[in-house]
Amino acid sequence: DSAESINTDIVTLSRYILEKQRYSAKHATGEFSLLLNSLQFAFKFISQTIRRAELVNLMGLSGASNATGDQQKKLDVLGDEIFINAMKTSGNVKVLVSEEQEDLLVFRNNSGSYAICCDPIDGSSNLDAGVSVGTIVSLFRLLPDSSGSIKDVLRSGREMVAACYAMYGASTHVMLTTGDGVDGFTLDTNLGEFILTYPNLHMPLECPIYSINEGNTLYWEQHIQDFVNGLKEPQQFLNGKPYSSRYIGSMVADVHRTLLYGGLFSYPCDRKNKHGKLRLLYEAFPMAFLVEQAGGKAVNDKGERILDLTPEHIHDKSSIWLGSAYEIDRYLQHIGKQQA
Ligand code: P6P
Repeated sequence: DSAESINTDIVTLSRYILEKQRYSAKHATGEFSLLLNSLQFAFKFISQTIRRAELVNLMGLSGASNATGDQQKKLDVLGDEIFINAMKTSGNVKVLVSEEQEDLLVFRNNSGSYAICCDPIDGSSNLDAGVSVGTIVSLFRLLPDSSGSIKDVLRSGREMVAACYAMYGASTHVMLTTGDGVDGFTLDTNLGEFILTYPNLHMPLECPIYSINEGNTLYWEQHIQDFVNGLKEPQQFLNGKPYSSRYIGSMVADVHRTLLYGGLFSYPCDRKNKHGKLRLLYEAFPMAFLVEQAGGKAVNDKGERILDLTPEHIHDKSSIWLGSAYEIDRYLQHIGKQQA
């Protein structure tokens, strides 16, 4: 690069967090900044672990055991341990829900005022195929005077203070919202820093892409089959072309594409998954928050706003339809028409 072409004023996630702390009253304590910094460390560590594990697996060393003779841990467990340790040592997290932990974790010695819910490695079944996987996180402030209990996380999605995901693909990306828009970052592995690459992201208001596992068609309610079939018919606004289908089968990858290109992603209820497959606290809630903050919508099969739901148990599931406002409105009209 010639000298003038090098950007010397790059915004790292660390700088972004400090600027947010400086200018945002609600996070002025610095506790939130420290938490986000611990979060980004966890993402970097998981990213590096995944890339190394892939190589180890590919080199046929999957039976390898470490110095103490431990059997090589599954990536889900590794990701979970990395995440829990990063959050516990941050000192600012009091309560932690993880897809990998049956019960809530309460860090009694921490004086923190945050509760965090996460899916440490979402989509891990796709890893061996080299498909992008990710870590999904939702964040709540503890209830007033709470010393950390299940009440801090069985709350409406409206009470989330932040949501983010890291996607471990060709690059490692982080998409983050703290309630005033969405900003995206890309990991520069030489610097070891996340760099701001998608400032103030807004998703397209409409896009002729739908993303759903059509292998479940036979198990869907009829009105859902009718809606999806309707997308395959010639569309007047597309000069007679139908929608395109894109389904990766890794929520973080499908939602990332939807945030950047627009369109619709759905995992509806079906006869196999009566309450849906995706978890409310650490899949539907954070993705719904990010999509709404990027100008999109997120509802369940009945058309209820995802963020207005409240889980009864920490691993509760929900159906979900998320994406561009136009596509979600099409679904709402369809069921509205259906209910009429
Ligand atoms: P299906 C991955 O296992 C996951 O939890 C999400 O990442 C993904 O969206 C969904 O399940 C895929 O489920 O039934 O289509 O394979």
